[in-house]
Amino acid sequence: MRRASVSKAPLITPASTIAEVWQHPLGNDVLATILRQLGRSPAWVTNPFVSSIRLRSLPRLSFGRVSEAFVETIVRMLNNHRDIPARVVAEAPAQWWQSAVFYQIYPRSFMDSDGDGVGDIPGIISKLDYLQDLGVDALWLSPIYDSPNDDNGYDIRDYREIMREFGTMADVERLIDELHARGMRLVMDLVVNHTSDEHEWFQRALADAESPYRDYYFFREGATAPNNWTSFFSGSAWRRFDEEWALHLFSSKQMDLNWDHEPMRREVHDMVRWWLGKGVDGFRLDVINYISKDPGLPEGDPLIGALMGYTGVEHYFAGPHLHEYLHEMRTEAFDPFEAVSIGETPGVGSNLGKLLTSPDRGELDMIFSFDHLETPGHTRFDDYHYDLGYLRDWWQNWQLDYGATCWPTLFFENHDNPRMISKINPDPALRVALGKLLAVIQLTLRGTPFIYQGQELGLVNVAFTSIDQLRDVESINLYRELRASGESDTAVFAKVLAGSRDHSRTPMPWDSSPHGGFTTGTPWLDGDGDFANVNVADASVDPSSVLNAYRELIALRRTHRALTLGGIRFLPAATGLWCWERERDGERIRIEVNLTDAPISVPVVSGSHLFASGENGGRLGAYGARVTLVS
Ligand code: ISL
Repeated sequence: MRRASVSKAPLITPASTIAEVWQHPLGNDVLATILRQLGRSPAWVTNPFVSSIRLRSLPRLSFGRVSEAFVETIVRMLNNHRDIPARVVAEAPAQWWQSAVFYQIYPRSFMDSDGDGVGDIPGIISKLDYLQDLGVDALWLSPIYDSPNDDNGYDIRDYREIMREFGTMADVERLIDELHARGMRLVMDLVVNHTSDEHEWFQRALADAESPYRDYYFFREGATAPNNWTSFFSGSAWRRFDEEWALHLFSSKQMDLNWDHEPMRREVHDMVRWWLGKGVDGFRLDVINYISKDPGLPEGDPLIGALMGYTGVEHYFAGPHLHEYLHEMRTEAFDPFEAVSIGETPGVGSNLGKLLTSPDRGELDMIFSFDHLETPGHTRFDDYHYDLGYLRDWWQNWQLDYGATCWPTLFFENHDNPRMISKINPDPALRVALGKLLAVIQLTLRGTPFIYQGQELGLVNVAFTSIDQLRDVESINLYRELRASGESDTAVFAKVLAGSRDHSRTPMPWDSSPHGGFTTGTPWLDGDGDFANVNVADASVDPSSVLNAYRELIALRRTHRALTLGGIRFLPAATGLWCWERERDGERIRIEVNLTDAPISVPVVSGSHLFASGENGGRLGAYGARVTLVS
C-alpha cells in the first residue's frame, strides 16, 4: 500500500540556503553526517550567518574547495528524495518481528560438524537447542550460497546453490523445518547489490559482446577508469577487463549489478520468491541503499571523499530510484509471502530511515544504520575509546524521532565490526559488567534486538599478532595499501587491528576443549585461545555470567510486553546515568544504567527488581544496571 498523497519538501536549487537544506529531510541527514565526521555541533550550520549562505555561493566562499559540481550533486540528490516522512502513521498491527529477538550467525565460524575447519549447516542445527534456550526467536544467517569466498560468501556465484563447505540444500531444508518446529524463524542474507565475477551472468557478459547479460552490470570502455570512485576495500572501484572496465564498490571480485535494467530486477525478484517459497521467513538486504546509482556515474567529490574515506558515495548511497526499486521488490516478492525485510543501509540517517521503513510506504520493515558504532570524528580503524554518552544521545534521539512511525533495530555488533566491549573499555576486569550493560540496553530499548554470535558471552577482540593471521579481504587490502604508501609494518598493523572484521569472525567458543569445541580439525581462522576463559559450557553453569544475563533479560521480554511493544520515555538522570521507562497495559518498567566505570548513587525505586547487575544498595557500580517493575 502506498499513500495517495505525500507531502513534499520544496525543490532545492543553487539559490537555496543552508537553512533550506537543513529543513529538507535528506539534506538534514547529509548535513548531520558531515557535522559528525567533522566532530562539530549543529550550531555550526544553524547559526544565522551560515544558515543564510546560498548553495551557489559555496564555491566562492570556500575558495573553490566546494566545487560547482558538488553543488549540482547536492541539488540533484535532494530533489530525488523530496518526500517528507509522515510523523504518525495509523498504528499498524504488531508484527512478529517487533517483539522477536534475532541472532546473527556467521556460518563459517559457528559450528563445524565434519572437521574441515569450516562451520556448516548441520553444525548450526546441532546448536538450535542452545539458541532456543537462550530465547532466540529468529536467526539471520550470513550468506550460505555458492561462492568463491573472496569476501566470505558476500560474493555469490549461484543464488540457488549452497556453499559446498556449508552443506547441501537438503541441510538447509532441514534447518528450516527444525527452526519452524521450534517456533523459530529464518532470515537469509540477500546480497544483490553485486554478484561474484564468477556468477554465470557476469561470465556470459564477459564472454559475448552481444550477451543480454551485459546490461546486468556496469561495463564502460576507455583507456582510463571511467571515474574516480574508490572501492570500500581499497583502490579504484573499477576493474580492467581487456578493453573495458567493470564497476565493483567492494572487492575486485564483487561486480555491481545494474538495477536500472528491468530484466535483472525481475531475476532478483524471482530468486527471492524461490527462497521464500522454500519457507524462509525474510531477508537481511546487504548494502541495499547502494543499488540505485546516479546514471551518469559522475566523478566523486574529493572533499566528500576525504571526509568519508571513500570517493563517489554521494552518487549511490541514496540514488534516484532507491524508493522505487525497493517498493517494487517488496510488492513483487516480499508481500506475497509476508516476509520480513531488514535493510543494511550504511550512511542512512533518521529521515531517510523513516522514508525507507514507514509502514505505509511499502519499502523495508527495518534498517541497520551504523552511525552509533563510532563516536564523532572517528572511523572503525581508529584506536580510541568509545564514549557511551554518545550512544545515549544518539539512540535517545533516534528512538524519539524515528520511533513514532517506524521500528528501530538495536545492535552493537555484527560480522563487520570489532567487539563492542573492547571499543568501550578493554580492561578485562570490566568485561562482564560491560557485557551485561550492553545486554540491558539492547534488550530494553524500543526496537528489535539483533545479537551477534558470541556477544551473549561477552566476547572481546582477538589478540592477533601478525597480518598473516588475518583472513579478511578488507583488512588484507588495507594493509597492502598502507604498506605501499610507506608506513611501517608496526603502524599499519596497529591500524588494521583496530578495525579488523576478523575480531568478530573467529570460531564460536563452545567449551574449553581444543579450538573451543568448534572443530576437530584446523579452524579456517584461529582465535587467541580465549575460549579457555570464556565459553558456552562454562558460562551456562555460572549464574553470574553474561550468558545468563542474556537469558534472564530475554525471558523478561517474554513475560513483560512493556519491554517489547510498550512505549518509551526517557527520564532526567544524574551525570553518567541513563534512565528510561517502558509502559504497557498498566505495567511500568524502569531501566537505569551506569555508563561510566565509576560507581554512581541511585535513589531507591519502589517496586520489584526484575534484573540487577553491579547494584549495591543505593549504588550502581561501574557499568552497573537495574531493571525495576515500578509499583
Ligand atoms: O563500507 C563500509 C565502510 O567500511 C562498510 O560499512 C560497508 O558498507 C559494510 O561493510 C557493508 O557490508 C556488507 O556488504 C559487504 C560485505 O563485505 C559485508 O560483510 C556486508 O555486511 C559487501 O557485500
